[in-house]
Amino acid sequence: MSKSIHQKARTSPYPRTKDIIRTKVADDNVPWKVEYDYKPVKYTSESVLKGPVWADPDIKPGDKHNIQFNTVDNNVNRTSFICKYEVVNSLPRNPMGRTGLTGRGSLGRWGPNHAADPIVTRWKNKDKKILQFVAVQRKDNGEWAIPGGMVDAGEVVSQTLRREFGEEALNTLEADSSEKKHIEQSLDRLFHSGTEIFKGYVDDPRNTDNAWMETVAMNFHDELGDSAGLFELNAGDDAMSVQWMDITNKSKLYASHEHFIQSVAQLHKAEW
Ligand code: RP5
Repeated sequence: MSKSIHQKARTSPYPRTKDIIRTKVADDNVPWKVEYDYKPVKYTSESVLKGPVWADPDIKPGDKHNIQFNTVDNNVNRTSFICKYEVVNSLPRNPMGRTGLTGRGSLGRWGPNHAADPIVTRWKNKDKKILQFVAVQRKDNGEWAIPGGMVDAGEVVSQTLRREFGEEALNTLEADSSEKKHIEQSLDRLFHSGTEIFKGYVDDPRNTDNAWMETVAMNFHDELGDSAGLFELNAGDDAMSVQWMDITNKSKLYASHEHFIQSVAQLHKAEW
């Protein structure tokens, strides 16, 4: 399993850096149970070390701390969808194995960092062969992605899905109050019911040995093309562009997002 999905989490340079190069980890050495002389690079970004609200305090190996792992701790979900993860020398261990880098990189939480991914779809043509989904181009690396985002402390996943879609694909953060009202009504209809596509570990290039991404990806489909299909897309927040993108096996997307849209194509029996 680690060979197939734990690839982007071993790439270098580390996102948003030029000179943070992960220690190379061969496929066979990814599992923690394989013993060898492993000397990972250590890196936590300056913005995380400054201690914003979305980040945990810094911990050195062996430090005493108040973080309760494998549980919901002060409104922060520190449970993993995949297993009860190990905590070694005070620090949580990536359940998918080694990444060549310790610390948190640019992730705020030690252990799982929970996200939500709304996959909003419509048919491209009346023949219902090719699906399209709302894709955003990320400001941080220019890659196309599902307009997902982090679950805030105390937030439920359904709120995150709707909020992130609104902020990144419809630019609700900059809408005036009448536009906002109109958008909210459309979002109410669209996000009323969805289908869970995936829940688990994401092969995100920001993952480290001690911090990693997990997500819930949900599909919200407009079968008739008369609701979401008519949205006026407008990129906002962390997105620099937004568009309806064909779902095909040629799509090159951020993190594990290709895998998620493939599952959506299968769900609707669309071409892939
Ligand atoms: C990915 O990172 C998730 O699948 C989600 O799309 C995204 C959340 O991070 P930000 O977009 O908030 O950076 O692993």
